[in-house]
Amino acid sequence: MKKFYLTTPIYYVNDAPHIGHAYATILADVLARYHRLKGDEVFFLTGTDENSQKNTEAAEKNGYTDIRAYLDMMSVKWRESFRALDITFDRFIRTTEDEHKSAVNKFWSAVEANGDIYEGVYEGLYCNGCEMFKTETDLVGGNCPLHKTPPKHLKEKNYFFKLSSYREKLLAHIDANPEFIMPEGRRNEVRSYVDKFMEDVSISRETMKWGIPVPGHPGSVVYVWFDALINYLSGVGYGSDEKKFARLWPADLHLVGKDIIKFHCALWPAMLMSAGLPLPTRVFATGFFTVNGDKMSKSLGNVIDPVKLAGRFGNDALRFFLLREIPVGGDGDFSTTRLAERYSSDLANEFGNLLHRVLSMAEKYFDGKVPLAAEGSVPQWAAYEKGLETLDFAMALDAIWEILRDSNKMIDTEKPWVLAKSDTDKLGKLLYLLLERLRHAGWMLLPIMPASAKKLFAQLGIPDEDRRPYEEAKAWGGLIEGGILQKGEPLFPRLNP
Ligand code: ME8
Repeated sequence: MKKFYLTTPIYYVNDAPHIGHAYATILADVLARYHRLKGDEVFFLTGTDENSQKNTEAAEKNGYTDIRAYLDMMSVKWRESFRALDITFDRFIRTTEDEHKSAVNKFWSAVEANGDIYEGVYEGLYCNGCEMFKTETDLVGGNCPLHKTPPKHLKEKNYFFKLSSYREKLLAHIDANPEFIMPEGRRNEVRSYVDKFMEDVSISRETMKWGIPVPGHPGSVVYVWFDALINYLSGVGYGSDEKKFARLWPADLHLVGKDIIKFHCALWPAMLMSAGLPLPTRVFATGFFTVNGDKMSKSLGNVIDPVKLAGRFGNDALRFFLLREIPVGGDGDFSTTRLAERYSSDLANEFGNLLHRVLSMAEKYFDGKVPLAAEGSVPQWAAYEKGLETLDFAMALDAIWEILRDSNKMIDTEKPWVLAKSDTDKLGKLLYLLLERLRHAGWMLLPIMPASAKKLFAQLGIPDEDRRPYEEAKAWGGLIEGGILQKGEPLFPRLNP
């Protein structure tokens, strides 16, 4: 059995999840479900990044004197939000867990033993929002361009990681493994950073009180990024369950936003090289999106709560829309009006209506039963699979919608209501073809819109269809002649205004 270990970023808990966080997590969920369908041993890790100054500041701002209590409350909120969004994570990690702390200890010691940690003084600028050191050239008008706030001046004794001594090895790895960093534009960005700008990095904080103590030097805590990246190891048993770790590591895919690509494609692989561990196979950077053309921000009041949105349109419609509308890897724009439009055009009309029309005809002409089996094929499988293997979600959706649109067209041109009077044999074959194509579309939709795909199967009279082995399901002829169809409620009912 092939294993597939994939991760999302772990999220800061200084606020509730918004649609951007849901986006990264939903993409990962689609892939996790797809690989499970194919029979792979999937491990899907997500969670919360809790040892950040942003979190402790948020705790204080919200009147918490007990930071731990704030983190507990927020972490539950994130986990429950992901559950509400139907995210099938296998583990929700928290960086305040003991298991993670001991993994960080083990990792730090391995890097130290390799001679890659030294003591020095850091003096410079630091942006709390990014949890990152800044140089003057990074700033716009004296502010961090992302957070629009001035960085703080810091001077403290820190431990440094010899990142720059991994420059050549990193470049060689990036060049030899074109799929390590995707999409390609990001690879070039990281390559040039590693080549020209990458310096040693401070990996401890003397002034911060919340965090994982540096092993052997309890006056300092581990820099939050050094700590957070290790979640990808501790999440699968590094330092606690070596058997599990050996089975699952290295990760097959880290899905991350484009804002954190350098941490994942420069610092992280160098850390792993230093600790003597294999590198993840692939890091894929997704783009950022705006909301109706604006950056999402609290001050603009346009932060979108994904759970509320899913409550209105349904999880499946939200998942579909994010995959359909935002070019993966590129930047995009989110608009609830567009979501409502796509709901009516692509989902209610092209998909829901097709099912309804086909089942109504089967009811009328064949007593609600699957007619005589007929020959056919679904050539769209190849494009669908290629789309999901390469994270080209638009390609996968195009393949599915080609089946649906072509079926709608077929009804219009073949005119079953005319055939009903002239050629019932041809009519039966046509209906079989349409029903069987819907079954295939349902399979392709299972990872993307799981609840709708299950409803579709139930209406086709095969409620346990998703238990069937994937390769068998892909073959033509899964619907059996005489099977009892169960026309039900519309898959995508009219939206309340
Ligand atoms: O960076 N559009 O956590 P974070 C699309 N804790 N995606 C967005 C988005 C937007 N407008 N806003 C956020 C951190 N994201 C660290 C990660 S990993 C070891 C540590 C997504 O809470 C995007 O995927 O700031 C981004 O990388 C992630 O949320 C960052 O979440």
